[in-house]
Amino acid sequence: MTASLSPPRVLLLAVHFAVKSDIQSLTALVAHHPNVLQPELILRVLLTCLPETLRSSEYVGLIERIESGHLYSEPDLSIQFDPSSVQDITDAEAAKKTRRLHLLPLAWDHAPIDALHDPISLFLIHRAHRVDQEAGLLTQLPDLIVPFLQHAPCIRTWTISALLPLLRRNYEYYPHEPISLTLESFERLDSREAVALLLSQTGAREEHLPHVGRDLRGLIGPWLYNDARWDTSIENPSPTESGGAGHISCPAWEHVLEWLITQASVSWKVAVKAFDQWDGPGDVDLGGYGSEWLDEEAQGLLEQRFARAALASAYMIPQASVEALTGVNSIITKIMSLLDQDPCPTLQVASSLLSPFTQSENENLISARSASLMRNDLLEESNYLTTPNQTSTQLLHVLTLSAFMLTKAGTPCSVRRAGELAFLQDEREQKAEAIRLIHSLSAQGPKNDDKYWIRARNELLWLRDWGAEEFYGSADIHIHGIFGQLKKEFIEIECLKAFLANTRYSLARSIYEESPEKPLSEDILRDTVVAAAMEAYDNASNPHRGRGGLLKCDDIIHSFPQTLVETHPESRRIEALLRATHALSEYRLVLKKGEPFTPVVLRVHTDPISIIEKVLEQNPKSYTNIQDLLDIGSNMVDAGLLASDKSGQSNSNLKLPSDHHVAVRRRITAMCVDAALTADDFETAYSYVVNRVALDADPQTTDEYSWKAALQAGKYRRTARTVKPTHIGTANGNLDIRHLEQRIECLSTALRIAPPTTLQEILNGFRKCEEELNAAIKAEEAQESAWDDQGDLQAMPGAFSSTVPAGVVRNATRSSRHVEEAPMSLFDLSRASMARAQRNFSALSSLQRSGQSRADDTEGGSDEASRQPRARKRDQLREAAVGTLASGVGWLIGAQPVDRGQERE
Ligand SMILES: *[C@@H]1O[C@H](CO)[C@@H](O)[C@H](O)[C@H]1NC(C)=O
Ligand SMILES: *[C@@H]1O[C@H](CO)[C@@H](O)[C@H](O)[C@H]1NC(C)=O
Ligand SMILES: *[C@@H]1O[C@H](CO)[C@@H](O)[C@H](O)[C@H]1NC(C)=O
Ligand SMILES: CC(=O)N[C@H]1CO[C@H](CO)[C@@H](O)[C@@H]1O
Repeated sequence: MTASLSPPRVLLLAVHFAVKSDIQSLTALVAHHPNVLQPELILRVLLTCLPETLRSSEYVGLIERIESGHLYSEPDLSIQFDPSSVQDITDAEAAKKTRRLHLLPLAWDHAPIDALHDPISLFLIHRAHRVDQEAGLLTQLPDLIVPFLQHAPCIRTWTISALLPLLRRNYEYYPHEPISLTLESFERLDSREAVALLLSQTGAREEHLPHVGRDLRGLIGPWLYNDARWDTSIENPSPTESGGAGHISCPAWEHVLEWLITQASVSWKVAVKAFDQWDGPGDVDLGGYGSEWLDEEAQGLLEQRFARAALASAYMIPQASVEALTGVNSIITKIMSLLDQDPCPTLQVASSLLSPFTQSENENLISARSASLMRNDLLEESNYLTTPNQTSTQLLHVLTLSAFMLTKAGTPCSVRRAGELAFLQDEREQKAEAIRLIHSLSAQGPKNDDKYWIRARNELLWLRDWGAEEFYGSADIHIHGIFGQLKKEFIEIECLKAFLANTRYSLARSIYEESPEKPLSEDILRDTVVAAAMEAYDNASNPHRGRGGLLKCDDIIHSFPQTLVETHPESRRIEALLRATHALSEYRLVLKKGEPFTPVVLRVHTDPISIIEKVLEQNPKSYTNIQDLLDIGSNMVDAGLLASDKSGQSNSNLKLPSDHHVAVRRRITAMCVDAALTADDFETAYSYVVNRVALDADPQTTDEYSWKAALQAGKYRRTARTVKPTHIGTANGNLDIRHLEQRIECLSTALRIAPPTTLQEILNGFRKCEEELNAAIKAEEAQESAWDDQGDLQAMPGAFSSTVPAGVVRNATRSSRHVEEAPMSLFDLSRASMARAQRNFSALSSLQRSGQSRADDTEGGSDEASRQPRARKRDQLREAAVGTLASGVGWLIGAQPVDRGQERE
């Protein structure tokens, strides 16, 4: 019966079985009708009609039997099939139907050329496309294809380079983020797109990082297993054939390398993992579908390019973190092992070894061109920075190590930044970076660890010349390094400053003062130490010498006993500064609103002496500590704080400091006088005028403070608030008289030292005072005689006796007689001033008139008779000098030594 089937009916029956997925009947049909169902036809039927959802294992046996030809040569005719589906149609109808079957051709548009005459290969790949496209059953394909890997090279190539990567990518590696392309579209992608899609998830998340190498090995490795990835425009397109050296190239590989260096710039961890986990072109996982296929030359080419890309990636990594730089170094280590070089040490080890960079004789490395090559044309053959050899790996290592030292110390630096510092040799940039580094070392280091600082210095010096000076044993070599433009001295000075700022005094002394090398000259050492001391001073917040910045300043100047001996002017200057500052710490002192005094204010103040005025204002009774305040002023002078010291050159005029001392002493004394008057403490003011202003005054060198202070005291009028004298001694017990006498004394002092233009005013005051005194004396005499008239002190009115003790009255009475001459003698004693005034000042007529009579009394007498009052006065002076008068008429002693001397003659 079956033999009676016409070919169209056989074909229709085959289609029927195929549609029904009845492989057994179909196989039987082919066995019975081999002439009709030739291999190509049955494959087309299968391709067109067999449901794509059918599992591969159901029909792969049939394909194998077709491929092997056994289906035809050894047909199994024992198996029967059911022809009923074509029984009811005529042959004519069948023929008509077959014409409408539209069986698919085996070939398709982009079928591989070497498969065009191989129905099995065409069927397998075409069927695979359809299974994927119609049913999405990519995972069924290995079962279909793998049995035919040996069938033809194109099947193996296709399986490894197309099916395997997509299958792994979408079902094994990243099933949740598949490439949404059909297998056929994937095959047609250009290389760049294919690389991008295959690796789109590689390292995209932190948890993917351990699989970067796997992806490159398992996706890129197989994908490259295809001659189509190589450049076909050149003579020897196939890398598997030898010859054509230097002409072969692999554009697909270039895309992989571009992907790598892009990763380096956008997500460096992926790049580092890639080079860490993957050994490059030879390191592929073909899933057991094939074995190594590249010849040595082709592999060598890819490896060279791979090593170049690795170097390029290292330069591309922009991160300036210890982690990233460690990653860069691991890339370098990888390249070195690929190139069979001795491995470089880890950055940690390298930074303690500080080995010299011995390639530095290669001059052109240090150039602006190198700086540009770090950014551009990184993969070009002409780029010597990425040419994989000893020079480039060593250079990269030394740059990475430099960046690492900076970064570790807290000044983040990328490889490229280190490269710019080294290649461009811009002094300003280097200096700024070095200073940043040193500050950062200070800010974050273990301040008390000498070892840390020794190491920091060694690193700084190494960064300057990359160890060349030590290596060549001479400072005469061409210096490279990221601080190559900086003088060694500059770095030493900065180190010394850092040591001192971090209280490493004995370390600093041992290196800079005691060591035989003496890295710094004595002058520079001293200047630096002084500057550091001043910096510590200026930074201090507390003026107490035993605390903070001042203590530091003190310690610093004493740390270099050979360089800064105690007698050195700088030592003395700073010592005076510390003393002045410390003394101020004893007082309450606020200069600006609410801001307590800080030492630096003293140093930068345009008029530091005026600070003492603030002390007097803010500390009641402080004017009584006049000696302390004078010492502060004197120390300020010794500390060189006065404006004329600061602005002018150093004190070439040796007389100047002592002039300053006098001027400052006078000014502070005047301040104390003013402060005492403000506090209504006339007695103290008076005592300062007569014991200090008067003694210190020198009519030859007048100053603007002394005479004013004396004048102020002279103008002071007693009130109820005035502080009472603590003891009166033998002075005039009449407080009014005593006060007037004291004022006159002050005015007399003022007169002696005031500038001529002010004399009129002072003299007017003087005269008024004198008149008041005369009036007071007359009043007292009147009262005395009234009492005398009563003849009995006992009978004195009770009210009076209760306020003035009898002894005082008696003594007062005695003194008042002495005072009779006082106005005259006062006037007399101020003759010097008068004479000076007369010479300068014509408008003295009124005074001359009023003083004439008295002047005649005293001046007229060269004759014996007129000496009488003088003798009396001399006695009084003597008495005053030896007596208990502390303040009373004490001015006489000091005020007129000349007069006394004249009298003795
Ligand atoms: C490395 O390659 C560069 C560029 O080709 C070359 O200038 C340099 O001399 C090479 N270094 C070594 C050690 O071969
Ligand atoms: C300045 O003072 C601050 C805080 O008082 C301190 O941390 C810093 O180290 C000081 N700097 C120097 C140079 O002494
Ligand atoms: C005051 O007199 C002295 C000496 O007689 C003289 O040198 C000085 O110029 C005079 N000053 C004035 C302001 O007249
Ligand atoms: C209170 C007072 O000072 N009294 C003295 C008065 O003068 C005689 C002698 O001159 C002294 O002995 C008193 O002490």
